[in-house]
Amino acid sequence: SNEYKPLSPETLGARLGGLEAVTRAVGGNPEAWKVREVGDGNLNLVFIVEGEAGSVIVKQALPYVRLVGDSWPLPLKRAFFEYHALIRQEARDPGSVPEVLHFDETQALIVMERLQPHIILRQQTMEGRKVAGLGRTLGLFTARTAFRGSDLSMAAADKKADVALFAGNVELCDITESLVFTDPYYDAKLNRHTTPELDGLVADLRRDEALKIEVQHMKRAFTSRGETMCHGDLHAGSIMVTEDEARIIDPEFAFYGPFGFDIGMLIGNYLMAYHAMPAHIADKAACADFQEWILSVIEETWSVFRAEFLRLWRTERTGILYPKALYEDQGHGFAAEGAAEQLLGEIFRDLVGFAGIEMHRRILGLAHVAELDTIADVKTKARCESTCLKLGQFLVMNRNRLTGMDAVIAAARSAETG
Ligand code: SR1
Ligand code: MG
Repeated sequence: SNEYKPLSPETLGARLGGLEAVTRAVGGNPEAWKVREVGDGNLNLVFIVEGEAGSVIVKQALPYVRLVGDSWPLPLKRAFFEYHALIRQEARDPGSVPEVLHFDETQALIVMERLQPHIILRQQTMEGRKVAGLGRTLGLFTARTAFRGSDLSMAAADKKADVALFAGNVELCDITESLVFTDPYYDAKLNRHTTPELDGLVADLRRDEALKIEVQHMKRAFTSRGETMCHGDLHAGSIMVTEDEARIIDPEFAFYGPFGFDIGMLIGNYLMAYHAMPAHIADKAACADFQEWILSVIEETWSVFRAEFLRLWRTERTGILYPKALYEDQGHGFAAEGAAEQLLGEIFRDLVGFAGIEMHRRILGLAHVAELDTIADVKTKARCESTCLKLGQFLVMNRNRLTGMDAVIAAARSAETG
């Protein structure tokens, strides 16, 4: 029957064996396929399927949160949103995401290109290995998906239909609304900070009225400013890399939200990696060099975002916003440039706020990051985490005052390091 059933390595061949796109990629004899479940994320099943012709990834949603178990149901339709996000991202930034080979809505599964020999970005950086071109790839991806998924570019009817489509991703948005924007700032049940040394600082943060107000302002932007289709969960586990390539995966949290959301989450993750690095690279000089590289990636991601967004503004502004007709009599090619700069300023202020909040939730909330969680020495861990918490607070509170990414980088440098 076609009733939904979670796959296992034993049943996967029977489910996918007859599909042309799959057999073309893997080989025609499912009996000969080697299937491994490799999912290490918080939500889904992920299989690698290898055959004589090649290999693919099969990702299947479970009807609950894998990290927590069946006490937390989660709808299968997230695979539908992931599929629709992947095809839009591919159209908006070709080559940035894995190719989709097959989608089965009832089984909540996507068969996609296996990225090989890619590993997740977090694993690469924790081993002290750089990725050439990382800032450029991520800057282009975040700018292109932001611009081309918005009213700056899309036909108004298409944008509205898309906003309506992704408005159905209620439960995954609810995860972000709770786990990112709410729980870390009070004593919520699902919170866990694993370092008791942080108790005092955590209590201070949760008493900080001004901080909580600012975070709720950012949450309001998340829930109500449907400017573009965001990836929705752009952290270092949603990026797969080699020494010189990066691809973006896992957009099941996709939603219409603020222009600065994805790049903000990403920069929060870069900053946590920066501060965790001394715990992962013993040699001081090598560590300092790697930390400088992370800061250069932050700078490049934003400068490429800015440049690409401006290029698209000049060359692809076909949507209903800031229409060229309004500026034609101004007699220069870059009409409405001032508006673009103002918008980029707003995106920057938002991204700084989202970055700070992401740093808080990855230490205080349910879902942590391995860069910090795997630090065995408790004192070192507490020092890194408290540095990130304070930097996050500084970013949220000063996002409207910081003059540019240089000021964010200066704040990261001057924060106490592990
Ligand atoms: C219950 S899901 C926890 C987190 O995992 C995902 O990757 C998202 O980041 C979410 O917030
Ligand atoms: Mg994910």
